[in-house]
Amino acid sequence: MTSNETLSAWVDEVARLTRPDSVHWCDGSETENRSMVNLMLESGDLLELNQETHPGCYLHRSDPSDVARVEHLTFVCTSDPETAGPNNHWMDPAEARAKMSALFDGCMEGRTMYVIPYCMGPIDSPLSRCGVEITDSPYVVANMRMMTRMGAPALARIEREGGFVRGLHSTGDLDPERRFIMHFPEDLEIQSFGSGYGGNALLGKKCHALRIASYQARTEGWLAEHMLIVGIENPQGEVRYIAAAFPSACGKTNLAMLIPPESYPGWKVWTVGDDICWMRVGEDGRLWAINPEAGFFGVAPGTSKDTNPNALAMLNRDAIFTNVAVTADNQPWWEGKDDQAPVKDWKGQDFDPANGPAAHPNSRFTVPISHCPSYSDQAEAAQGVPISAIVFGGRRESLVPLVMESKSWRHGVLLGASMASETTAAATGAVGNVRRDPMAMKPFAGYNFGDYWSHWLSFAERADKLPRIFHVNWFRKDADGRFMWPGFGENMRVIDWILRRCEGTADVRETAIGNLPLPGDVRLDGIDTPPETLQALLEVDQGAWAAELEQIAAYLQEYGDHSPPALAEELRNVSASLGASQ
Ligand code: GTP
Ligand code: SPV
Ligand code: MN
Repeated sequence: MTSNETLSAWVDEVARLTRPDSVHWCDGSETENRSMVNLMLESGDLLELNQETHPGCYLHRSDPSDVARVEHLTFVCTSDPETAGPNNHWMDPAEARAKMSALFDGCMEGRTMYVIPYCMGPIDSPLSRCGVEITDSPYVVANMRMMTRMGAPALARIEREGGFVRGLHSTGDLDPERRFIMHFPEDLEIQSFGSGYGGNALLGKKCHALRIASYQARTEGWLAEHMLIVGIENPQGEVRYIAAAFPSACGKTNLAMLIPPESYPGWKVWTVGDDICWMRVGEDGRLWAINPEAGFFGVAPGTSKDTNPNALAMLNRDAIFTNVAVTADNQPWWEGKDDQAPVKDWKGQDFDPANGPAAHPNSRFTVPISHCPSYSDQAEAAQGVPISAIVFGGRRESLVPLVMESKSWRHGVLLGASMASETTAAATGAVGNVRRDPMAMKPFAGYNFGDYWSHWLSFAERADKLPRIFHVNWFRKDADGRFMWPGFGENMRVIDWILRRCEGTADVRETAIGNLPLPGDVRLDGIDTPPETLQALLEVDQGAWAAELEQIAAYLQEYGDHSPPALAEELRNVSASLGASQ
């Protein structure tokens, strides 16, 4: 089925191991997609939603034990454990392969094996990379078709270029005891068994485009990041692009398609990507970025016509919903959507608030990015888009200001490396615990964070027109537990300040931890946020920061010899400056 001998030999080898009844090479066509959907409707893997209100929309209810990424079962298998670093779970590659071969042995008996060639990034971009995912899941095929450039054009590129990332996936028996997501970055290979959930099963996404790609990016001199890419157009028609890294379920999709508030007439926002960003230094010394993905796998809860009207507008046709609730007339529903009432919860049971939320907190929608009303006409540009600002951000109910700017690239890398955020439902485990999540990459860096920070620092020598680096926090809470900042579309006010800093038309208040806006420079016209609240959001609590800096120092030290001395030095400067200002 292909002229690429390595690929056909690998497919044969996998088929001998997994013993499917038949092998299907995916071409990505409409007909093929239709037959996947029909198969899943027959098996019950998909349920038809209300086709009048939501044409082409389906619901998938996953196994209740399989609803999120499983970080404790995700491994980076390198020959030397130090390459993976303390930020990853490590397993010896030979041991991991033996374990996985035993699981894959005969696992596709009675099933069809699908071969999915895909391209991450615009099909003709030199920045794009291809992969092939082998899976026994039609749900994976249907999702990969939206999330990547999948099928014939990708296979043609693989045949032209030769190289591809190998991904082998089987849903297996969904036994959490027999679930593993293994990465072999030295061999550009992924093996995933026992889960059908997004980040565990759609291997182009986190497994390839972040874990494997970040490893490749380090050796090849580029960056693979957990970032949205958005273009902001001012009333003069000039567009500036921002890349922003927030941890899972911390606001990337929302920022990527924000609608500017009425106080910003003539401003427009253009969506390039909402989750992953590959960046490279251009000949002009700027960083240029592409979105390797072609679709959104977005968080449903909280999405409404008030918070994210662009998302809602694209969710009424040709979307797959996973683990949402349904209304009496079979429309998809989730907490925060609207005032309709759910009748069936995400498990398909009659909704009873005593059993928890109707939609799973990590319920998701899959939809092609081209359906987004704010889809950028530069999203397919082969060279990518030039980045003016990099924004880091976390979910912190206290301490961390609404926005600050780094003093230099090196200080910006420190801001990224010392990020922390409350855990969310995007991964299994406790929710709401603050943990270090450098550059929002804790679950996704395919190698040692110490080396990753050095790689980030090295860009100071690689490029002379680097973007400015900022840190934001939309999630501060008051004493009553309410969000202090209105967020969502109103985040435009912070973006406005960031862009004015990039242009050199706004001043700053220099503090030890970073440069903050002057009072009055974050516009509050048109919202009822009092100036005192903004002031509180921009305060620097010296004592609490001194404690935070100590924790950051201890965290950086966990990476031992791999932790770049330049970061420790930068941190000492911040501490000294904080001490001097006390
Ligand atoms: P992943 O897809 O997991 O990587 O998540 P993401 O970073 O794209 O997060 P997303 O934009 O989907 O937002 C996650 C949750 O945070 C949703 O419930 C949003 O409604 C909520 N959220 C997003 N932006 C804001 C904001 O500015 N303020 C507040 N309070 N909540 C927000
Ligand atoms: C995330 O968890 O950051 C997501 C969803 O974007 S997943 O595809 O599962 O990684
Ligand atoms: Mn994500």
